[in-house]
Amino acid sequence: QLGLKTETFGQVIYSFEDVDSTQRVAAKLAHEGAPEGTLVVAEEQKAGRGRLDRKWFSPKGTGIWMSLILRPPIPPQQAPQLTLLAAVAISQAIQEVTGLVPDIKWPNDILLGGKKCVGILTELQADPDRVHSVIIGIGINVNQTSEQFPEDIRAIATSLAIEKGKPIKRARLIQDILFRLERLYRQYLTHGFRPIKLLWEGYAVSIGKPVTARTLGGVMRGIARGITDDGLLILEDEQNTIHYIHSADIQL
Ligand code: BT5
Repeated sequence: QLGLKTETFGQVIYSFEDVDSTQRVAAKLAHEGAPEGTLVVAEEQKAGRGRLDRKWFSPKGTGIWMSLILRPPIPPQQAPQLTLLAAVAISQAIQEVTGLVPDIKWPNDILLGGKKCVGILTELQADPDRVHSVIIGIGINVNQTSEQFPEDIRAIATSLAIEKGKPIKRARLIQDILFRLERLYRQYLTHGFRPIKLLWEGYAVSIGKPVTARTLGGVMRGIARGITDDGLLILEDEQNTIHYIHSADIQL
């Protein structure tokens, strides 16, 4: 019913009215051997999650809450590249379907008008030298009104419908995202991360600007200089020391 133009992505779909988290279901399916391209989608998540066990607000019928299983032949340290790849595919699809031009905030946010409308969560099953599966979790606020966001995130969150001023068809967007994801992923497997990185930089907001990075190790201020070929953020601090950041929350 999605009218997919893909070869594998989303050709096997597990679709739920409600679920705790599509991420958990996809991880279980991956563990049981589900093939690459398997997609889990839900109308509603009761326990949608972000990074570091944070909550992802996923109300019924208004967003896209989905998780895609990949089995890339890459070492685990390259997996962050897939978050950036997904961000590019989703940004392109949003632009195609709505005409709005999104910004990507490293590593996993897509913003419209400075507010978050998409969160991406990449989780791995891996040995030290080999990835078994990567689960790409994608949460997109599509048709929420601003009153429908909980108060604590109302100031920082937005939806495509709020920004566009009219409702957006979710099926069309899912179809376009999967098509672009599959195409970029194939390009990535044959040509590596470089071409994706160039596309990513075209959408990135923070590069060349002063940012504050909150990591598990503490808070760091500096200028975001770009990303490495593995997808890490390059931050130059006041002493001109270069830091490579694996994971953080970035404030512009
Ligand atoms: C993320 O985490 O942005 C990753 C979100 C991934 C969600 C998808 S939905 C399908 C799949 N199944 C899941 O269970 N998860 C994935 P992070 O960068 O840690 O951001 C989390 C923070 O974003 C929260 O602490 C809130 O401040 C904010 N937030 C929560 N829900 C939001 C929403 N619907 N829109 C915008 N911001 C939100």
